[in-house]
Amino acid sequence: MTKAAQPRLAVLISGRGSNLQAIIDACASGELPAQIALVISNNPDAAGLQRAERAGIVAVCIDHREFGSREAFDEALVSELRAHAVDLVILAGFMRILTSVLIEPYLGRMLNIHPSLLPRYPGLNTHQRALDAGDSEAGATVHFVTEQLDGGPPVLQASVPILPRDTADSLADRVAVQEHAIYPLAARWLVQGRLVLEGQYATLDGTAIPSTGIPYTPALE
Ligand code: NHR
Ligand code: GAR
Repeated sequence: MTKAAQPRLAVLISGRGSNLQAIIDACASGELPAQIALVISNNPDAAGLQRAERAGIVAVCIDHREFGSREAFDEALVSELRAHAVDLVILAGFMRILTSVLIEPYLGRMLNIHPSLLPRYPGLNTHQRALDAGDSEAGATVHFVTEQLDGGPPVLQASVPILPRDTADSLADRVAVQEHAIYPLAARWLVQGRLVLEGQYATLDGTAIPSTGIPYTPALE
């Protein structure tokens, strides 16, 4: 019997690529039944490009600075995704705001991981903003990507405590550990067809997901 072809993922990065590494590892272990067809970075210096190459994955840089508009950059991304027959798109520390040129063709097939407890702190500098607000906890949220920046329906959310001596860096490290647990899990649900975008909300196995996402516990694995 032939095995059904695994869905083809593209992972879009801008930097270190630790979430990319978590996705690579999950594909290798079988936790995530998919293949990474392509890694794209907008930043030629992204360390994640080397991680991809080390894992034998096709990795390309499409430098946004070489394009006259956001739409032209997104056109280049879309043609690369099409050339590699990509089914699902995973934003993993990708730092460029996307337009409808990319969002529309992949709506419902694209996830992001955002380093805050959405709907708190969409946008940048999330950890410093949580510290400045005196919050007692922080976290990360996997959500569907829509045209509304960090505003698409949440899927899965993990919390961590904020400790008295925390800096933005120490907090980011604590949150990153949770990111590496929740992103492969949410990606697995999408790959399995269990996770569906239904307009303003998402469903898992046909049941509506709460507006701040499913609270992560290790038992979900
Ligand atoms: N695009 C859309 N349409 N919707 C989302 O939800 C998106 C998106 C693109 C990226 C990731 C997001 C995050 O998790 C993301 C979600 C970049 C910026 C930003 O301001 C904000 C949020 C996110 C990513 N980027 C600046 C820009 O001008 C550049 C900042 C920089 O290079 O440092 O594109 O946080
Ligand atoms: C992650 O913490 C991710 O949540 C965040 O950047 C980091 C990337 O780390 N994403 C954003 O801020 C998106 N704007 P990584 O490159 O090691 O995965």
